Amino acid sequence: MSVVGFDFGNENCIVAVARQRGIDVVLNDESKRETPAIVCFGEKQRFIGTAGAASTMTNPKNAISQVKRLIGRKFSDPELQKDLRSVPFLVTEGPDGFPLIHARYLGESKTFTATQVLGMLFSNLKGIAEKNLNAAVVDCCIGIPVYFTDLERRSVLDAATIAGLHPLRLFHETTATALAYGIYKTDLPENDQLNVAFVDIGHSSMQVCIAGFKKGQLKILAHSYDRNLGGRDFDEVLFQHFAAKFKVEYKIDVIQNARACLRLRAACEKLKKVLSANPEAPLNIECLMEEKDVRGFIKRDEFEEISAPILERVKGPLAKALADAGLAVDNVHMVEVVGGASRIPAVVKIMTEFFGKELRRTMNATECVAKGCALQCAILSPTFKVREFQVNESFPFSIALTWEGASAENQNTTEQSTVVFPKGNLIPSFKALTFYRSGTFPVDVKYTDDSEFQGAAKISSATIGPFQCAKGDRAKVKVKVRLNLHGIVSIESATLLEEEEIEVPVTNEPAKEANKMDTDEHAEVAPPTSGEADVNMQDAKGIADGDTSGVENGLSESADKPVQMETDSKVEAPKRKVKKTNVPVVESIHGGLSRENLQKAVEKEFEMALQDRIMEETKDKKNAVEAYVYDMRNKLYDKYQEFVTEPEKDQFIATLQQVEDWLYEDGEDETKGVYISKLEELKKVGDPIEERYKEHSERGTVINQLVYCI
Ligand code: ATP
Ligand code: MG
Ligand code: K
Repeated sequence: MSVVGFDFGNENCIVAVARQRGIDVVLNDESKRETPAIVCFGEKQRFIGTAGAASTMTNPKNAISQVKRLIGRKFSDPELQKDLRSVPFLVTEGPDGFPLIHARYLGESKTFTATQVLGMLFSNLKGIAEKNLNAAVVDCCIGIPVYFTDLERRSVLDAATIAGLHPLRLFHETTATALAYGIYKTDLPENDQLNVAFVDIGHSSMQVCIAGFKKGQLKILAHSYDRNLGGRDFDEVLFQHFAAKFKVEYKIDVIQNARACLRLRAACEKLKKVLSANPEAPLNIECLMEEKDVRGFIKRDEFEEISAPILERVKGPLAKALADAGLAVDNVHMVEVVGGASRIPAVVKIMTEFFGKELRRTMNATECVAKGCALQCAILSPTFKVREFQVNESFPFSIALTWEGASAENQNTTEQSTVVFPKGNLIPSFKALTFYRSGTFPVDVKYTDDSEFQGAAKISSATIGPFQCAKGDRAKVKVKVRLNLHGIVSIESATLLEEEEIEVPVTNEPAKEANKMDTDEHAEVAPPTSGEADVNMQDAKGIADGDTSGVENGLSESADKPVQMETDSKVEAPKRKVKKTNVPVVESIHGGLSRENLQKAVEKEFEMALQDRIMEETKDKKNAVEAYVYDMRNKLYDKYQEFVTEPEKDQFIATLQQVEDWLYEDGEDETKGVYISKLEELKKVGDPIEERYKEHSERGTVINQLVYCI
């Protein structure tokens, strides 16, 4: 079974694999450790990763990037709209309200969902891992930003399914970094806690987490983030600055030209990197547009001045993490920074001043997320034995369940709501709520913070029922809500509870049972205090079933200790027998692919991958013909010389020349089969020559051996 970690960045992706000796970052086909997150659609095939990035300049409208920004978001999402302004490809609103990406593929106009494109990237990364491990890769762990919503998380899982991957966990990127940091430390304190802040400023966003380390464990104390603050924002500032300048100086409007935009953006990114190490930097682009060469220049001071609005925002997430962790700045013992944009000197300065200490870079800033994911995968996988290390992850949002009902105070039916997973809740977790209902009823799962989710706060709706209920009576239905290892919330199950009082002989058993953590046995729900309240709120607040989730996911039990039940509610004097019946739950997610469409997407990906493979093989076969031509010609003039007659040789050389010409003309763009038969044709002539040569040289060896024997 494979143990692999993927970091899919908005700009670059990294693949790490676990081997017997440890975790390695593996190389892609182009021998690079980083693979650009780009899919470029072509006339005959797709180009993904490094090959995709190489095609971007020549084929900008079909080179899809920024995929991490597009998945799981409504087309109308203002952040998405803002992102779309700087991409060269066309995106429209699909019938379901989600973005559709347009590209020319195989000579036709096609549309793809963002999830599909992410599936393509995953399938490329999967291939990279498979080549290196020389085995099929299915189980993996994928890094995601902590701020990913339920829908974004589901999109990542769908994309993984499209690629044939099975993520054991979607793992918060900063937690992955914290794991990669802590698991190798042999000097973690037994009792005290070492508090480390991890700051990751990547291509499009900034994430902070503060983790408390002790021997054998880490606990996330706080997560914070800015979804829209990353390296590309600095590129954009430089881009706007020079675009305005060139308008005046060269009378060109770069913004009107997709290719010029791409080239200026790329140049600005380079410039930004140069400014990280130098006080000033030049910008020269030949023939940017309208055949004009442009020149520019900027000092670091000026760059910092024009970036002030972005720089101002760096402090926000730092302060938030500190406040949420409930720590004074002096109690953060170390600050580790990772992510490409954390190299910008002005950003470094702000962070250093904020924490009042030197920043540390002991982590490999580009590879730590992938490595942490591979480590997490190894921990979860039964195939690997990993040093005992607990990861106590914290959920970054607050989730509520809402329903129509009457409360104890208010007897009219209104929308009721209770927080099931408060911000900072342990991942994974269960909560149980008991409803008193006479028939099928709906509930909704929502984020409590409407302002952050701008009208997209609703996650899912579920219909619970039908169930048997005596006339005029209300049945007791226990609803289990689950926050799974990926940080996805769902209504897991519903159970009809019917109590019957029975006589139980007094033995030691109940006491023994009370110690078991199987809360199902003891989910003793007090009858509603007020006859009118139809939901037992106590349950939702105080009782969590953390029973099996960890085991199901293969996580060591200790890593996900459930919230404990109050012991005093466990021992009952007259034992009641509870009859439990499963109640159907139909959950509908607000957005995302239906099972049916996901299956279609899986098939579609299979087809496209097949097409890519055919094209790759065609290229290989064509190369084989070409290589044969060169190799045979050389040999005919050299070691095969004595094994062909002069006319035979002349004729073969002529044939080889014809084939070479054909490869550049009519045969430039042929099918795999044509190249295969062309090679066979040549071999029909060449093989006998090669035979004669081989026979001769083998005879030579025999003679030599004989000589030795004598
Ligand atoms: P994300 O984590 O946001 O999804 P990512 O993981 O692909 O994206 P990184 O590879 O961490 O992002 O960072 C890429 C960003 O870092 C780019 O904007 C790049 O220009 C910037 N960057 C890289 N090196 C430097 C440098 N020396 N100085 C300034 N910026 C840099
Ligand atoms: Mg990153
Ligand atoms: K393991």
